[in-house]
Amino acid sequence: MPLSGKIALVTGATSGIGKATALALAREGCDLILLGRRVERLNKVGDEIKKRFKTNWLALPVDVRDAGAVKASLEGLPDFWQNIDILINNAGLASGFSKLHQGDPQDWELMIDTNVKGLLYVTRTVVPGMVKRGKGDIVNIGSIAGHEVYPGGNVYCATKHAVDALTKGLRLDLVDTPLRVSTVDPGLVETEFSVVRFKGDEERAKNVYRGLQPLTGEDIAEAVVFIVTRPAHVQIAEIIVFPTAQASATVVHRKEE
Ligand code: NDP
Ligand code: 8X3
Repeated sequence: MPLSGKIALVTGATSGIGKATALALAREGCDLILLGRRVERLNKVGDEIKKRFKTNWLALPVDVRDAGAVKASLEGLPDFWQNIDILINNAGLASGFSKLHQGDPQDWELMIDTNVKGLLYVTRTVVPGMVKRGKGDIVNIGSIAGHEVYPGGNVYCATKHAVDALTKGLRLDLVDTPLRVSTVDPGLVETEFSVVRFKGDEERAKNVYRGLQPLTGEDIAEAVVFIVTRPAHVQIAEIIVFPTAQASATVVHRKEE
């Protein structure tokens, strides 16, 4: 197996893209550190990994917004888990869909603290070890919202533009090392993303994917696997993935029922 014996850390491994990526990396032979807030879900994903792929896993119940907890939990990892080879910065969310001038600052803070500052805290803690060991892959999960802005997307799009800038910045800063830095930037993926954005309104969430076949977490996981299984001299900078019925952040084709 191409990733046999490698250790991968996936943030936001309790659901959606992160869960699918953790399972896909385990399938390729990785041992998994599963990070997220919902510990029962982490354990469930871990049990599935053990049962289906027989690799090792460790649950790390951490809120990425808590800089101290991120540092303490990662620095306190048992020896076996210290040498992280692959970091998937996936934890993130949208909260609300208001016009900017009508938006709730608590939503803004939640998105900025999770999508930008959380990604920074994890990266700052994990990457120095990779540099010391002279190997490591960092894959950020950005978004088409990091390339385009759509009505109501304002602050979420700003956080994903920031992720895009941080991906590019980290790649520049690591150019004199063997480390690789990549981003996978999806369009519409049906996960818990829209339920979270619309604060539990399942009907409104479902409507986002109405009349088209959206991507799945597994589709994005395969792009991540592609990136981390390239030969050492190949660095995939960016993969943008749309459903076939989507052509930009705002242009989608829906079959009306
Ligand atoms: P989900 O809501 O299904 O998953 C989000 C994951 O992030 C969960 O595992 C959640 O875990 C975790 N998470 C959220 N906040 C925190 C936090 N403070 N600390 C730790 N973990 C956290 O959505 P997706 O799988 O769709 O989203 C994953 C990433 O993909 C996000 O960065 C999102 O912006 C991006 N993306 C999604 C797209 C889509 O259409 N779905 C398209 C483009 C990008 P828990 O709640 O247990 O902490
Ligand atoms: C999630 C995709 O288009 O809802 O990043 O912003 S979109």
